[in-house]
Amino acid sequence: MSTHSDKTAQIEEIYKSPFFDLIQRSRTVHLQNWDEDNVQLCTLLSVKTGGCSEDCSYCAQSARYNTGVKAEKLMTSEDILPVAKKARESGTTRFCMGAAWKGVKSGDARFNTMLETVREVSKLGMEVCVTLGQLGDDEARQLKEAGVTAYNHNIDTSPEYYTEIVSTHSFEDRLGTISSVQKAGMAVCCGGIIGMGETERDRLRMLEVLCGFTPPPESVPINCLMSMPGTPLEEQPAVDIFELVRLVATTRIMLPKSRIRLSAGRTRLSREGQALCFFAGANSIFYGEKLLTADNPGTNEDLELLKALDLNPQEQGIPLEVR
Ligand code: SAM
Ligand code: DTB
Ligand code: SF4
Repeated sequence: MSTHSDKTAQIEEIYKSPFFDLIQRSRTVHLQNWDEDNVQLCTLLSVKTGGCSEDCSYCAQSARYNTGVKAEKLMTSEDILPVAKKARESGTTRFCMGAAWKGVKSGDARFNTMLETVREVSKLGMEVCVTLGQLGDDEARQLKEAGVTAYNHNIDTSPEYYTEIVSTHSFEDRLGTISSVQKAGMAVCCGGIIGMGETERDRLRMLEVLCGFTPPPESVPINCLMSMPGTPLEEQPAVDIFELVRLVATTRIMLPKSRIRLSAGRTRLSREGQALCFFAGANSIFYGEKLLTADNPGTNEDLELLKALDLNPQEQGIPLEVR
């Protein structure tokens, strides 16, 4: 069995290998495990925006910072269903609903509203992902029963750097939620953000933690910080594209069967930069003009980019009766 430090050294060695050797190797791993031209499109919807009790320094939705994001009420299934149907029509295969709060508790009215929404949305035949913050075994089981296929809960950075970014909950809290999600049999979507002032080592430690999950995460969102005005990280400079490509490639080599989602921050990436990320192993994007509160590239722009690269959106599954 490999020790903790063996793993760190192994990841570091891969990450630091000559750039073209690295992406050639990750491309080979990618081709052994995935259709070379397949990219999953996922649509995000913020079902409860702003006013969050937590102090995550990157987040425009924390109530602690003056970001201009207004706190809104939780949307109901009636509000959400038309948006989900439109997303399906646009060719998306995964619908992800995000809520800005600390977490959910069995029996709460808002948790019941979310369960009802999931029951309805899951009838549309897309993968249903939710990101509702902290939860326990009971909440996870109920979400699974309602039809959630994947739960997004990011570790965001290394365990060591996490306390610099968030003080209102801990890295261990994040791991606890992920463990409940796994016990309930939902797929885990877990990744992080780069560009928050962390070191290269922090990025690789984050990857090391993801590699320790059993089973490995079904998908790994890699977000580049979108420096939101009013947050403590508003002045952070943009991530270097080659650092992003190296991280995507290293993730592909270490987690060959996880979908890698090129997530927040694509508005600042060139077409060529994104092409390198796809070559290195990214095979999913958020599709639609908006993420949760921040901008995302336009849908036409994304379709043109995929076409120019001879990549194809993942096809929708077998239609359900409700379609
Ligand atoms: N409240 C829930 C939670 O914290 O898990 C769900 C929503 S939260 C906004 C989901 C993820 O979005 C965060 O974990 C983070 O990875 C990402 N995110 C939020 N703001 C971001 C930003 N400004 N730039 C990049 N990624 C961001
Ligand atoms: C993830 O890793 N990235 C998405 C999704 N999971 C929920 C969210 C990105 C949010 C970007 C900032 C915003 O829209 O406010
Ligand atoms: Fe709240 Fe999630 Fe934003 Fe943290 S990342 S402030 S928990 S919405």
